[in-house]
Amino acid sequence: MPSIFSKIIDREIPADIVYEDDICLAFRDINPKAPVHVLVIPKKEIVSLAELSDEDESIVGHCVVALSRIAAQEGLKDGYNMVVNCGEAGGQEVPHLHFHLLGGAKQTLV
Ligand code: DGP
Repeated sequence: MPSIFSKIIDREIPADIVYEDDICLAFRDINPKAPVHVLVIPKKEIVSLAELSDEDESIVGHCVVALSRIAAQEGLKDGYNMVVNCGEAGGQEVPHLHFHLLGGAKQTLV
């Protein structure tokens, strides 16, 4: 089911895009929780971690590797956090799988 992130992929609404390839798109979060807050999303419409199929394994791996490259590109040499919220109890607001990259301020999330 298309979400606001599908509209960003399709360029129907603007976003500050920092990386794109055939599999994923990365853009700055509209409501940043850290000095660097980027969302990495698969272009495939996957609702959440709970909706993954076996064929999504390589897509998820691709997104995580992209996130690592973007972290380096953003200069986060001292470290960063990757967060994925899943479902209502996990605080997920947008029903399109996304990986939060948070960096630039020391924080421990778990
Ligand atoms: P989550 O709670 O994990 O579903 O996080 C959703 C994030 O998406 C939240 O940090 C705000 C961000 N967000 C929501 N709508 C937009 C948008 O239209 N543009 C951008 N850049 N970020 C958005």
